[in-house]
This record gives sequence, C-alpha cells and structure tokens, in this order.
Amino acid sequence: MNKKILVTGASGHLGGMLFNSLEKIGYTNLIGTDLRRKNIKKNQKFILVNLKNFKSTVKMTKDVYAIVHFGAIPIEDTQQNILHNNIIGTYNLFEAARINKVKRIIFASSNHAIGFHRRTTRLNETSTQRPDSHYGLSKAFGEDLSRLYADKFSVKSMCIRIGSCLKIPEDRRHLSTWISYEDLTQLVDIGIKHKSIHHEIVYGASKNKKSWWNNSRAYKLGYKPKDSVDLFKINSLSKNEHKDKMALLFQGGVFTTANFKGNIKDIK
Ligand code: 15L
Repeated sequence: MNKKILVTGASGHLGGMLFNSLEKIGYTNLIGTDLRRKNIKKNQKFILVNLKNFKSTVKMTKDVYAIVHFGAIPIEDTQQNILHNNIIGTYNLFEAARINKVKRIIFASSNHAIGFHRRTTRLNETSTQRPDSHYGLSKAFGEDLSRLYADKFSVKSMCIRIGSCLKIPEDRRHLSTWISYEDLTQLVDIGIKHKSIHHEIVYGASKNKKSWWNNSRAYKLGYKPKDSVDLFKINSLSKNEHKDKMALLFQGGVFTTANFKGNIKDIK
C-alpha cells in the first residue's frame, strides 16, 4: 500500500515492531513518530512530536490516510501522567485526525480495559469495559473516544484489546493472553485495509486454547492467527503473580492489585 500511514509510538516496543513489520508486508509510505528517537533506521521517515502538543499533532497528521496509534505510557503510572500522556495525547490525535480527514485509526487498546473481569468469564467484543488501573481506564477512554469519532465524524477505527504481545510467551497467564508479533501485524493490516470497518473492537490474541476471549468478530473480519501459545511449554507463574493470589482471579493480573483498597468479594 502506498497511502500515507502514521505510526505513533514508533520508538517503543510495539509501535517500533509495527513500524518495521508493516514495511515488510508492503507498506511503502510509513511515517513514524514519538517524543524521542530510538531504534529508528536512517532510511525510515520519522518525526519527533509530543502528542500533548496539539498544533504539532495537527501538522503531523496532514495528508495521512490512517494512523496506527501505539504512542502511550504502556503500564500503570500516576493518574496525572496517564491523564496527560495517554488521555489528552489520544484526544489530541483524534481531534487532529478529524480536522485532517484521516480515514482510519487503529487504536492499541489493552486487556487492561477489561482487566477486572474474572478469569472464569468469557468475553467478546460487546462485553462491558472493566478497567483495572489508570492505564486501563485510558484504554477504555480511547475505545469510547474512537466510537464517538466514528459515529459522529466518520473517522473509522479498530481497537485492538491487546493481550500480551511478546516475542515469546513467558508465564502461565500468557497461555490465555499471548499474541505474536506476526499476528498483531495481521490485525493492524486488517484494520487499515478492510473495506467495511466503522468501529470495531477485537482481541489481540493468537490462537490460544485457554483464551478468555471469544474473538469471532476478528475472525469475521478475516483474521487468521498463524501462531499459538499452545506450542510452548509453560508451567510457571510470573514472579509477580506467584506472590499475589488476588491477581490470579482477574484477567488483568497484577494491574488489578496495584493500590487495591476494595473488597474482592464485591467484584463479581
Ligand atoms: C499491557 O497492556 C501492557 O502494555 C504490557 O506491558 C503487558 O502488561 C500486557 O498488557 C499484559 O497484560 O500482559
């Protein structure tokens, strides 16, 4: 594809991975952006922008066809840091996209937008959001923001509730949450190219037997995961989950227990 695609978070783990993998599958007009430059090759187009800066964000999104939005703090942080980087940054980006008539946004949502669901509950794309942290709340906000901008302004979007996207799965929780780099790339590609996307929520997971998520919406859109966590031998809990019994009850794991002051029994 030679339409202009902007990848935010291009210096980060997954944004950087996608900046390279999309090129490999035939995207010829990619531009990466981030608030710092890291691991960007000389021949790659890159622009330093902080999404908190609305003017620069508007300028950067001119003539862009689609945005792959992975630029955010990727873990739990203070309420203020999440508010300014993830919530305001994402709001600025969508507003810039509306002004410049960007057609599509692929939003990196997260399993932490639904992290307070119990591990015994099977979810699908219509399940209620249950953020497990300030971080998860910023992802739930992004999902709602993208729905508004699709319905009201025709900026179409696909939100990927990413599980655990790592080169290799590491612990028992990943048996339910893992997605390979290749499978995530495939989902992003579908989000950019599929003809009839309005606003979609899909799960970023490979083909895992122990998945907590019914991802049939993604399959309907053409997703055919190539990888499965089932091929790896994994028995151990992560160090964090090992010493945290509450984390084992909820899909979001240790994100649910950070600063927890509630009553576990109340979270049905
Ligand atoms: C995420 O959303 C985080 O960005 C990543 O660091 C992992 O914690 C992942 O979720 C996960 O739940 O495994």
